[in-house]
Amino acid sequence: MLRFYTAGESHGEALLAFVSGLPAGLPIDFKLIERELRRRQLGYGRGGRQKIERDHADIFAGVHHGQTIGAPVALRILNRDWANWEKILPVEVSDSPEASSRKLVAPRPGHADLAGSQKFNFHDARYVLERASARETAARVAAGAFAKLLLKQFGTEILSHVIQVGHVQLERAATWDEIQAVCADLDSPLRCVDTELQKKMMAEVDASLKAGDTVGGVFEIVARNVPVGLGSHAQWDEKLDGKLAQALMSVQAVKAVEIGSGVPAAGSYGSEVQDEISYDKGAERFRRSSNRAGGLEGGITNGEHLVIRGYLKPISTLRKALGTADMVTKEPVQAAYERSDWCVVPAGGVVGEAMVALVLAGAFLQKFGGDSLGEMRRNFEGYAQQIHNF
Ligand code: EPS
Repeated sequence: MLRFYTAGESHGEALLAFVSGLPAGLPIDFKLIERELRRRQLGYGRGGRQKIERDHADIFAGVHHGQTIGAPVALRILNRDWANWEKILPVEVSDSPEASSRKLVAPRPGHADLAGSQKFNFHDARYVLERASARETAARVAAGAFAKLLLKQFGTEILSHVIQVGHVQLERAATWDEIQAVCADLDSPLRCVDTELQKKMMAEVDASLKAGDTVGGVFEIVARNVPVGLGSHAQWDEKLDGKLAQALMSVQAVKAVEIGSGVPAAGSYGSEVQDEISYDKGAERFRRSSNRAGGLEGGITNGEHLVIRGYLKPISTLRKALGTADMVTKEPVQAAYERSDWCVVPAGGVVGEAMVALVLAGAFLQKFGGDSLGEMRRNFEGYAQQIHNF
């Protein structure tokens, strides 16, 4: 079973990630981990923090001589900003005036500030917002890079692109080659495959910055070379679409998830929605005439590209603050402002890729098992033969 979890506060000393259940003998491409972390930091509409941080994952356990050893992997990403926060958020008890200088009592509507403070019984949202912050996603991306490395061994690749920012939407499907090209270009401001449309998206980002506002959007994740048969129809919690939805919904600011053409399907007839099946004798495989199912039928992968979208609401930290109630005085006040981003859609896609990779790697391990990569590969190849002979 593949398990992972993270620890760390946005302005704490470091973010940590633990990944357990990877097979032994998986070669680790350290550059790929760095690249994934870099990709998450990019994008038009990000705040000052990304100029401070240069995310790098130090590996403390589970990898030796460049490969996994079947032991839990432990990772650490240092927060450079900790130097500015050490006195504000000390680990030990402190009577320094700085230690109480960044209390937050005016909860931001839409943030975890108020519900989290009530739940944990703090009259200061600082501790809540520190952990609720999307800074935590750096640790997920580092963990997800290990999952991507495992999937790559079996030819499965995961990419993402931006299909909507604010009111500007890509109206057509993008090809795998287009998505690959835009992902290869780290200078692409919003990772949109249509450069003209991207300019309009950038104008949306500019307008939101000017107005002291924020802007949301939609990222689409595509996985290719996903084998038939991951997940199961047999039990509610074995359905892979459900697991993917949960993984993506857990990403900060994601408020909806769509698989394939799930949203328009609800307003269409059955004949317009299902993907017709044929058998390609040359390629000796079944095919679908279209992929409105997004590669999943009955909670099982069907061998088509996996297509899943994350809908990000605009983030809740607004320079032009909304009204709120002070947590102590209960009086009406303006919500607090913390340095933040104003558009995170491309970064959301990178985090989404990591979450999809972790779910798919888990499904691979469940289906093909194996304590070592070699054992897993034998199981995979035997199954691939079964599918081929079907
Ligand atoms: C960050 C995500 C956002 C950033 C944060 C870094 O976090 P939040 O979800 O809290 O808005 O704004 O930066 C800061 C907290 C800061 O001090 O600038 C990320 O993804 O790295």
